[in-house]
Amino acid sequence: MKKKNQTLGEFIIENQESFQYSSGELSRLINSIRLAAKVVNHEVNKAGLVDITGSAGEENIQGEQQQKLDVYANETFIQTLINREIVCGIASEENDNYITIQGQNEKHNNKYVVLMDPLDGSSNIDVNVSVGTIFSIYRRVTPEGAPVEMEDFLQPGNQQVAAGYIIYGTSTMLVYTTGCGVNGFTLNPAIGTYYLSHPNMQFPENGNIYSINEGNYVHFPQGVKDYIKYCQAEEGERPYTSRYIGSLVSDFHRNMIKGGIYMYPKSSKANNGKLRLLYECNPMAFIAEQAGGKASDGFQRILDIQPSELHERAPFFCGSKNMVEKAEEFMQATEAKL
Ligand code: P6P
Repeated sequence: MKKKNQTLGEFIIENQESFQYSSGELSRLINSIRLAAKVVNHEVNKAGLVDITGSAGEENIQGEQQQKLDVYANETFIQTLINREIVCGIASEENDNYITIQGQNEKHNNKYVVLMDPLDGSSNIDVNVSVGTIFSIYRRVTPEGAPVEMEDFLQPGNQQVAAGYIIYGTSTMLVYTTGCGVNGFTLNPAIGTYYLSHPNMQFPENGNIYSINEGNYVHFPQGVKDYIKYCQAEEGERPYTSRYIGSLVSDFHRNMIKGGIYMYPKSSKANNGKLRLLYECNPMAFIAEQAGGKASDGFQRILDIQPSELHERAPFFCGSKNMVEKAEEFMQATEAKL
């Protein structure tokens, strides 16, 4: 029974035994993410006051100007995880290559790897729009030694042991799953404690919100164009409402609470869309499915995609089950015609 206002610490302890292979390490890992999120939240909330929102002058693998807050968030999560000696490897959107971590005894014998987008939507920082951190956790596959990219990092999303996000919004929330449903915790910044505010979060099966950057309309596949017109047609519950914040975590979080679909499809400008499979699509897909929602690339389940590169992209349709299935119908109808 999930008690409202239980703290995140109490929740982790109480649900420890439900973690598969519960050894306490996964709990300590979630706790270290909780701590790092508090530190990053503090900086995000005062970003406008200090010279930390300006570009750091470097570019990340996406070719995007790294905002100083991106760099700060990346370093905070990485250092916190290293200090706690819980993971043997970390991959981040902000780092071209993954990082391996030795334990005290010079061995890489910690059992988890973490993949993350330390500050997603960071281009919104200087316009004061919500941003988020996204994380994905796997058990390593290789038995010992330094983790290996193919076996330990390039695992399909269906192998995740935990995933979550922190949304730095009107309030700061940590939402995560370990495969036993989705729970949301709201931070009380006055005392630095997260409280269980959204127990057992569920994606409504239907919704009337669609989230997509319609500025790319002319570049979309015909199936996406047809689905957008379907959303806009006067019929039954439609037209749906268009809501697009430009921050995946924010659009996803609103849709999970109200019902809706988020889409970042492929286009003639980006033949695999924009979102990164390993540390954006997979964790959000795991959360979506655990909350009764659905996530696909328009044709196959996101979590079943076998990754081939650390920073590969995937088209992304995610949210209320019936809305994603309707979008898939339009995608597959035109694919069938090809
Ligand atoms: P566009 C932010 O950069 C992000 O990765 C997601 O958080 C967001 O939904 C999307 O890209 C916005 O991309 O091309 O619509 O500006």
